[in-house]
Amino acid sequence: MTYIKPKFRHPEQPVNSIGYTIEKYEGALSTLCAGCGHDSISAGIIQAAFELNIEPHKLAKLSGIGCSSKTPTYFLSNSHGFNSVHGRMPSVATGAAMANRDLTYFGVSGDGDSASIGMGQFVHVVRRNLNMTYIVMNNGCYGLTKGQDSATADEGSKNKSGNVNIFESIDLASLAIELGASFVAQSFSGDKGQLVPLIKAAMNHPGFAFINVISPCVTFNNNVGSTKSYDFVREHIEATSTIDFVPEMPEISTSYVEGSTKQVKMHDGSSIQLSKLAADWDPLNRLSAMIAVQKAKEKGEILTGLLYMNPESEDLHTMLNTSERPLNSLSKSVLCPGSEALNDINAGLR
Ligand SMILES: Cc1ncc(C[n+]2csc(CCOP(=O)(O)OP(=O)(O)O)c2C)c(N)n1
Ligand code: SF4
Repeated sequence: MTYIKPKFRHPEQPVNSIGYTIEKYEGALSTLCAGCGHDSISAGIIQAAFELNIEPHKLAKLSGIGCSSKTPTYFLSNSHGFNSVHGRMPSVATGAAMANRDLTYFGVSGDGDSASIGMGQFVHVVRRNLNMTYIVMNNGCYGLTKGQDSATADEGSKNKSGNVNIFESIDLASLAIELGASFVAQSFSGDKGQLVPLIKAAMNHPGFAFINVISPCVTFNNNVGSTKSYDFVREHIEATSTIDFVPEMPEISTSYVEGSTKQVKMHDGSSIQLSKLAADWDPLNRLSAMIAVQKAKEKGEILTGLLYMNPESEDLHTMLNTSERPLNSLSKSVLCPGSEALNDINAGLR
């Protein structure tokens, strides 16, 4: 029975600072097609959660519908999970986060799930700056329903049947920056070295952290002429920088040449170090990020790495001044202030 994951592990596996081996962050054996980019992203998520010393039961993973949205089954099986309706993950995530801010929220979606049926939900979760990480596993097609073009398929891109897409594509990273997302990154499923630090930085960001990951569908969109195939992406990738996530450090000891390395401090004392920056791009400047993405697009390149970040971001909880404690832990006396207080509120509204 090949669907049963072998339990054997090397007895001397490394443990993280809370004493867990990486096994604690794994999930069920994947049933996706062999070689699917989504599986590489799941591996990146497992690695990032292990390295960040996350308590699995303090994380909630949420998704919509699609091959991409199936992936939460394949990572973090000791975490909370909710596989919602097609395109509706953002509203479920919003409800959960508003009720309990003590968990880390991790959303997974597809380009069909977010850019077509779920577009209405996506744009609002971005502009509300919900404190969550949101990954789109972007393969330019609807993998689960046998490879129809999605709204992120590039104009002129050919699908497996040889049909050329005549429509302008939706660029989710540009859209997220435009809508005010406070952390926007782009990566490739085949570049774990870049993806893992990006996921770690996103999970540490206090606000909406969006990562658009190009993730080839080997079964329906890996043909010649597709702009989301492994070959095409490898040939056209252009990194803004290399990235390293440095957890809480009082002093950064790395020496760097001014202009070639940039350090972005995060709210909790950790930092992101970016090397080899493109000369005319500033990750803290929204306009500069938008121009860099558009320039790359004009040249037919896929710009990867951290595109934009606002380290001063205020998330939805801060904006709405919500309860510090999870709602299910509030006692009746806190939830119901008594008739006198209610009379005062009513009098104030007359
Ligand atoms: C309301 C609703 N409409 C349509 C579908 C059919 N459907 C299932 S998955 C999917 C698209 C999946 O594409 P994407 O989100 O890009 O994920 P992928 O499978 O490519 O990872 C569609 C249209 C559905 N499940 N529910
Ligand atoms: S159909 Fe495509 S997206 Fe779905 S599992 Fe297979 S390769 Fe991955």
